[in-house]
Amino acid sequence: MTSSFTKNKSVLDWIEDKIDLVKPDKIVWIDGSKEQVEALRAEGCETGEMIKLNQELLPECYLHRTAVNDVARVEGRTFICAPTKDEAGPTNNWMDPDEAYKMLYDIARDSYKGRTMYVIPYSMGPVGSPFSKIGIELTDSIYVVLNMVIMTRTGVKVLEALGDSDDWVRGLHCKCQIDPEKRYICQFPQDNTIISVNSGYGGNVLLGKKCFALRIASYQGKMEGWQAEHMLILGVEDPTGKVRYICAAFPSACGKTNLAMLIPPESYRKKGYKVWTVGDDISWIRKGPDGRLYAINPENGFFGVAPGTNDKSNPNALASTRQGTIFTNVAHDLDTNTVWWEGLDKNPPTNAIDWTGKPWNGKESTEKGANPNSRFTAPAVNCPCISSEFENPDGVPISAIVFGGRRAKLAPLVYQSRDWNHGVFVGSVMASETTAAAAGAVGVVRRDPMAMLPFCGYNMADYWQHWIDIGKTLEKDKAPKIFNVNWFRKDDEGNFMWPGFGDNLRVLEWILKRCEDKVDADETPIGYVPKAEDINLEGIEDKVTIDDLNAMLDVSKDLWKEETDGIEEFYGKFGDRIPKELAAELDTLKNNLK
Ligand code: GTP
Ligand code: SPV
Ligand code: MN
Repeated sequence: MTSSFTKNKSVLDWIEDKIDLVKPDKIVWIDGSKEQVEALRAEGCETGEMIKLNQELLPECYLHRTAVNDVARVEGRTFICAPTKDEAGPTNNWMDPDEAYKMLYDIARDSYKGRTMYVIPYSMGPVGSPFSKIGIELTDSIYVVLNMVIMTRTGVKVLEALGDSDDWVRGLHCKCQIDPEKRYICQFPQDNTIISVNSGYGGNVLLGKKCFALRIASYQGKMEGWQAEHMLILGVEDPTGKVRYICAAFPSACGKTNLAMLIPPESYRKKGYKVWTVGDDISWIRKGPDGRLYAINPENGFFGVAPGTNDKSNPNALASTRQGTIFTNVAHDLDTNTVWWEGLDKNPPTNAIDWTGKPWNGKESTEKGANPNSRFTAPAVNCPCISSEFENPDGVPISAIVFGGRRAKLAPLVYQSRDWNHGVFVGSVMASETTAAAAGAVGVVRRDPMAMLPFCGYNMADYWQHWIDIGKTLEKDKAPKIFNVNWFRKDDEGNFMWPGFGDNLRVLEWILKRCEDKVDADETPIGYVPKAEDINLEGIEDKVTIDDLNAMLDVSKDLWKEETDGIEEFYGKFGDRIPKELAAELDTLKNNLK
C-alpha cells in the first residue's frame, strides 16, 4: 500500500492487512483539518448518525443516539489477551491471543463492505511530548471519528511525529451489526493492539481512551517505568499565587470531572483561591529530572457524565459543552433544537425525543429523558478553568495522590496513609458502589483497586508491585503523600452527610496542609484522620456542624474488622503474587484493630 500521508512501512502494512480483512469501499485518512471535520459532520447528519443542534445556542454542537443495548462499557465482554491467563490476572477476563484474533477476525471479516474505513492517526498527550504515545484507529463510524477529533490530537502532525517508528498502538473498530452477543473489546498488551467489535458507545470504541490510555498504557508503563492511572489532575492556586497539583482516582461516575472543575466556595474565592483543571479522567505519571512525580493528561477533551451537570453543580463542565460538543444519549428538545438531561434544570422540555428515540414529554413522563450514562464530548480548550499547564509537555509536579469511592458507610470523609507503601495498600483495597458507567447492576459495593478494576491491562498484583517499585525510586520528601476520601458517606436516613462538590476544596485544603506538615492529625488504625476543627467550615456552619464532621470522620473498629475479612478474601485471589509489602500492611491493619 502507498499513501500520501505517511511512508511508515509498519503503518501501511498493517492497514493493508486490515483492508484485506474488512473490505471497505473507500478509505479516508483523518488529516486534522477543520474542512474535513465540517464535511464529516455534514455527512453524519445526512446518514442520520448525527443531529445538528441549534447553531445559535450551541454552535458546532451535535447529538447522537447509540443503540439502546449499547449505552455503557461492557466489562463482561472486555478481555485482556495476554499470552497466559496468569498475566491477565484474576480480575480480568482473559482469552488466548490466537483464539481471540481468530474469533475477532471472523466477526470483522467483510464488515466494512459498502462502508468507509476512516484512518485516525492520534496522539495521546501533546504531540512530541516525552510522555506522549501514538495510536492509529481504524473505524467505520463517523461518530467515532468526530469524538476522537475532540478527545485526542489527530491528523498529519501525528504521522510526522511518528516518522518511521513502529512504536504505535494498533486499533481496529468495526461496528458490525451492534450485536450485543458478538460484542468484544479486546486488548493485546504484548502486541500494542486493540480490537473492538459490535459496539458504537464511548469507552468501548474511542480506543484512545480506556483501551489505550489505561489498559495498554498501564502495561507499557510497567515495562517502561511509568504509570497510567484513572486519575484527574487539578491545580489548587492559593492566595499567594502558588499552585499545587493533586491527582485523584475515583471509579467511573464517582466525581472526577466534578472535582477537576471545582468552583471554590465563596469564602475561598474571596481569599483568592482558584482551581485549575489539567485533566478529568486519565493521568500518565513519570519521575521528572528533579526526582518528583510529574503527570500529564493524555486526552484533549472531556467525555463527561451529563446527568446532574448544571450551572450550580459544575458550571465549568456546562460551559465546556456550549460549543463544538457532541452529546450522546441525552434528550432532544424539539422546540429549541437543544439538549436536556435529568438534573440540568427543573424545566424539562415537553416536546422532546428521549434518548431511545421516542417522543417524550418531560413534564408528564415517568421515564427518564436522558440515559443515566449519557455523556458530552467537549473540547478541553472550552473549559473556563483549563490550566495554563494543560499543554505543558513535561507535565505538572504532583503533591498529593487521592483515592476515593462511593461508600455509604465505613470510609471517613478523608484520611492520610502513613507512608507510600501504606498508601498503595489503601489504593489496593478501595471499594465502591457500582454506577451506570458500566452495564450491569448499580449500587453494589465491589473492590475497585485504584479505580482501575476495569482498566488494568495485566495482573493487578503485578500492578501493585509496580506501584511499590515506583515508590522505592522516590526520595521520602519528594514522594507525593497518599490520601483517601469519601464524599458519599450517608446518615441513617440515607442522606449524603457531606455537601460535596465545591465544598470538597475544604478537604483538599487539609490535604495540602498535611503535605507541608502545617496541620496535626489523629492517628487511627487506618491512618491519619483530621481533627474536626481543622476542616474549615466557614460559610457552611448551618449545614455541617462539628458533630456532623466527627460523625463523617469516625473510624468504626467493628466495621473495619469486617472490612479486613473482605480484603483478605480479595487478596486471596492473587495467591503469592501479592507484594510482601502489601501483605505486611494488611497484618499491620489487623493488629491495629485488635
Ligand atoms: P467517569 O467519566 O465515568 O470516569 O466519571 P467521573 O468520575 O468523572 O464522575 P463525575 O464527576 O461525572 O460524577 C458522577 C456523578 O457523581 C454525578 O452524578 C455527580 O453529580 C456525582 N458527584 C460528583 N461529585 C460529587 C460530590 O462531591 N458529592 C456527591 N454527593 N455527588 C457527587
Ligand atoms: C468511565 O467509565 O470511567 C468513563 C467513560 O470515563 S468511558 O469512556 O465510557 O469509559
Ligand atoms: Mn472514567
